[in-house]
Amino acid sequence: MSYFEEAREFIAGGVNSPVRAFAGVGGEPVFIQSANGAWLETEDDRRLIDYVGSWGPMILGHGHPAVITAVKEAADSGLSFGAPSLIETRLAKKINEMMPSIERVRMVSSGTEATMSAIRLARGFTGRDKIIKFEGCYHGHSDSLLIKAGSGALTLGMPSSPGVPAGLAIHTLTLEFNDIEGVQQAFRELGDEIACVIVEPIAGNMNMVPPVDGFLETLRQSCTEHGAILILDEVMTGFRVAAGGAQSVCGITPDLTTIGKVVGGGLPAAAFGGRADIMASLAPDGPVYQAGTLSGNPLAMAAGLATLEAISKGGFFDALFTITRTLVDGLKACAEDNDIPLATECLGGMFGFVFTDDGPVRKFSQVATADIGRFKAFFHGMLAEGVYLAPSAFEAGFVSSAHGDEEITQTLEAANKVMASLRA
Ligand code: KE4
Repeated sequence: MSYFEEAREFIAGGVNSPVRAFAGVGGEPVFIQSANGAWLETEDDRRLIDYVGSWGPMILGHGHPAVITAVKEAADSGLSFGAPSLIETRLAKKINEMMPSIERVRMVSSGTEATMSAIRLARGFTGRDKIIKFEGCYHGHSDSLLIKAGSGALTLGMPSSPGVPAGLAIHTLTLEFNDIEGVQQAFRELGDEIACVIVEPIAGNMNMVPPVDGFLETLRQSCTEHGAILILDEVMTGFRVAAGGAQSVCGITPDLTTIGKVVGGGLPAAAFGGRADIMASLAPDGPVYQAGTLSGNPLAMAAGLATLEAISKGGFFDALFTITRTLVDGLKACAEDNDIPLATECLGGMFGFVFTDDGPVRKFSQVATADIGRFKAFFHGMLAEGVYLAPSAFEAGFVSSAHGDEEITQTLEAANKVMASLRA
């Protein structure tokens, strides 16, 4: 019996999060025994170079001494109090220092909680029900956000999962990412009914797709003009593409931001926050209810604070982006040498690649119509060569500060070998 078959006897689908099941690439998932730096050790005694990094949190690599020490010291003082502790204030201050638009923050335990709570807060603050999201962006699995585009451009949403009430789905409008005219039309027709817009400022759940010039600016201007809240979902991009997140790179000031992944340093922590006047509507000061037993957990705070302190040191992101660019430029060169069309993107410690000759990729439809079969073959070829990529053509990849010349060289040698086997 395989590890996966045994897991499936006790865990739904054999995994505790669907993307881990390798459904996007076929085959059985790799079971990880341990990890250190840029490397994973598997239960079947393989060493793999890790470009998933737990889907983003492990920006310092696995087992970074400062993070491990901080967590061990916190654990020695107790695991959870359900009462305020100074480490929560210290992390809140650090978040505000790195992302000044977050004037007040509320810690939660997952990105889903962060976006779900931010949506409720925007609805409570504005007294409006409708929200706008974008096809291809993922914001966790709360009901209002598991919605696909309606039949027409402006028809309200339909559930993208059973169990989401149609009566709730109709309040979510799903538009096309980077469609400036679509946003302007939606606000012309529904502007004063929109509570908020939620968007990944650089999309990382349809591979990696940056905003076109004017897209985020149009969202900002439209929200301001119509009294809607602009929520930047930086659960993935926050502290990943730059110390100040995508908002610092794109020059957009949101009303609310959601963060996760890196902010927990590998432990369960996420947050939402922003304008003090909006956050004042949140219980206990205001009427919008939100709560969590383990919110602000001292160990997760310690891991997050140690991580943010390390990545906010001068030069960290310059060095990280150099590693990421070397990797991506190398992948591009391998593809060109083997006459394989490949579109790539990268910023900070985040990258994406799509097997398509229709680059640069700026729309979900370009990813959806890319050569997924070639991605699957590339994924498994690289895995066989000891390189662990995200097991889905719709995910972004992540580099850590623990990735160095050895890892990049081995990765590119593997890529050249695998691409040669994939030649058109
Ligand atoms: P979590 O609830 O998984 O902590 O965060 C949800 C979420 C919210 N917003 C963005 C932009 C996200 O990328 C995510 C979660 N990302 C996925 C990977 N693309 C997590 C991996 C998984 O689902 O297992």
